[in-house]
Order: sequence, then structure tokens, then C-alpha cells
Amino acid sequence: MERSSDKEEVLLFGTWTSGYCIRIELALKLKGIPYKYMNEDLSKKSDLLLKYNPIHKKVPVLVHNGKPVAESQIILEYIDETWNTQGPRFLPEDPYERAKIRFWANYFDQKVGPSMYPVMATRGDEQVRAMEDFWGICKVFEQGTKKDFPGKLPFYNGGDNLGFLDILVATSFGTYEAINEVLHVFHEEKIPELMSWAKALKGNPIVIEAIPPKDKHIAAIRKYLNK
Ligand SMILES: N[C@@H](CCC(=O)N[C@@H](CS)C(=O)NCC(=O)O)C(=O)O
Repeated sequence: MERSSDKEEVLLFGTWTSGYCIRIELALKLKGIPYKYMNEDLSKKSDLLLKYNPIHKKVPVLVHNGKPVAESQIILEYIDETWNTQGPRFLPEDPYERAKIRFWANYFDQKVGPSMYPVMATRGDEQVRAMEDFWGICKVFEQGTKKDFPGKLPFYNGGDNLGFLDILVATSFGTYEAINEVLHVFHEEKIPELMSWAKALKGNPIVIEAIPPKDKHIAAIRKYLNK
């Protein structure tokens, strides 16, 4: 069967170590959209990347039939709306449910992601405090999503029907084995619900395909921490 995407050109400018880019790869794979990966060396950004994302100059950028879309959450929504009859819907139909998902997705990128950087950048007591902060912020996410979506957590319960928050959790927490090998921050006792959510997602073959191989990832984290 010929799908609408077969005639389309979809380019993804990205770099494999970036969780933001892995989100987009996972979304494209879930929808079954063929794409070409345009690997970027962020120390030497290509002219095309600067042309397509002149404001932030960051990856990921999705270029669909020549039209660029930047910022990972915006790209996820674009994919969901453009290929709305293909694969799972990432966002619910109901506007209020959608607003709540967007709220927690925003919290994830504004709070959870950034609280990970100090964990990576510090050592000793400072690092212990940074980890406590990270767990505290994750707990707010766990409790808030549980309250806002009663009886629905963890969202993912098998199959390929991943939603918006599943994609964020799968691509940021799905690499927990590699990260824990270097730094034990994804702690089952501290953030049990998020960890069981991430583990459930790792049971999905498309998630496994999208996230980087553990050994390659461990080497990249070690290199990053030693720089
Ligand atoms: N808010 C952006 C963040 C993307 C981002 O931070 N990308 C990083 C790679 S992980 C990047 O391109 N950094 C290059 C730079 O800052 O110059 C998104 O969600 O897409």
C-alpha cells in the first residue's frame, strides 16, 4: 500500500547523543514515516542547519518538503497533526486533556531536563545536592501527572500506542541503564513511578530501536564528563 509519506521528503537534522533529536526519531518511527537523517557536528554546524534554524541554531530541525520546523515539542506536534491518520495520535482529542499534557511536557523541558545538567557538571557534596534537586523535581512530575490523569499512569501499557509524554519519558529516561552505569541518578527508590514508566517503555521494540546502543552511549557520557 502506498502511504502519503512515500512521496514526501522528510529530513531530520540531528545528532545521536541528543535526547531532543531521539524524540523526533522515535516519533517518526512510531508513525512509520521514512526520513533521511542529516547528521550534525555541533562544533561545526552546517550551513543548512543555520539556514533552517537561524534563530536558535540547534538540533533537531525537521524539514518537510523543504519547510523547516524547529524545537522538538513543536516538531512532535507538527508530526502528529500532519500524519494524523498514521500510527498513534500523540495528543488526545479533548482540548483540556491536551492542555494538561502540554503543561507537563512543558514542565519536563523547563524543569526536569535542566535539573540534570548540574548533576553532570558537579562533583562531591554539590553533586549529591544536585541529585536531590533532580529527584525532587521528578517527584513533582510523578505526583502531578498522577493527579491530573487519575488511573492513567503509567500512560504506556504495551503496544505501539505511545503518547506525547511517553515519547519524552522514553527518550530521556529510556537511556537510564547507560547513564546509571556512569552516575547512579535514575534511582528506583527515589523516583519509582518514573522508573517503572521508563522500564515499561523499554519493552517496546520501536523505543529500543530509537535510543542509542548502551555501550556507545556510555562511552559518549564518559567522554562528556571528562572534558
Ligand atoms: N528546546 C530545544 C533544545 C534543543 C537543544 O538544546 N539542542 C542541542 C543539542 S542537545 C543543540 O543543538 N545545541 C547546540 C548549541 O547549543 O549550539 C528543543 O526542544 O529542540
